Amino acid sequence: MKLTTATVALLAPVLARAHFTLQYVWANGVDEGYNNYVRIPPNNSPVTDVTSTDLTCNVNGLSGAGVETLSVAAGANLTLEWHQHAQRVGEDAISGGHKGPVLVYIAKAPSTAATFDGQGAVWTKIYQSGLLSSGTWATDVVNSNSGKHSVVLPASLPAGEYLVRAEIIALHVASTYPGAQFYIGCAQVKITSGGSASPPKVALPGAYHGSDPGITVNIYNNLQSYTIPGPAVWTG
Ligand SMILES: [Cu+2]
Repeated sequence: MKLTTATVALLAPVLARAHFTLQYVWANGVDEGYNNYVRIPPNNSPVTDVTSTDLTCNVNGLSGAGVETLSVAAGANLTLEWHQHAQRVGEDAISGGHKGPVLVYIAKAPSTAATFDGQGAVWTKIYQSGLLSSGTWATDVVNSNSGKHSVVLPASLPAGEYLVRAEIIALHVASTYPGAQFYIGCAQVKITSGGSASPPKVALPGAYHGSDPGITVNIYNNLQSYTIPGPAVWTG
């Protein structure tokens, strides 16, 4: 289907109701429960200003007061699970209209994860997936996997408390900036063993710009390649 600007404008109110949030964290295949270990935003709306501190861990995400921190060993498999509303069944996890990349970053807290605001050059990208083939995006895979995607916490990460920042960027109205929709969820984890790596780090906000080709992009023109925003993935 070819979407004109007018068609996208007509769809926008429908898509708006189809926003989503990070709701579950799984550690090594174990479901850790609804909204546990996650900084919960006030609603399921996206962030659109890449210079806002809301880009770090979503709205009201600079503090983890009242949020518990999940203990995992370095090398653990973490699964992040998103839904449109507070439910797992009865609708798509992500509306099919939301096409774009899926990314995961991690940042080590100076002390506790709950008190870490995630500001400054502290974020390391540990996962990304974008345009898989013409018209098929990482978001389609997440949707077909009931809202879930997984990442291994590199075994060489030092022990300590971290924020894990999962991000889905929806590009259905991204042909001008602001337009791209940043869905962000931060989980608090404590890595109980680990190594001594010193991975490369960027700031969020900071690493993204409205002019980035992965942020201002028309995805409806038979797009054949796509540049995911931010740095390269560090694999440990
Ligand atoms: Cu939406």
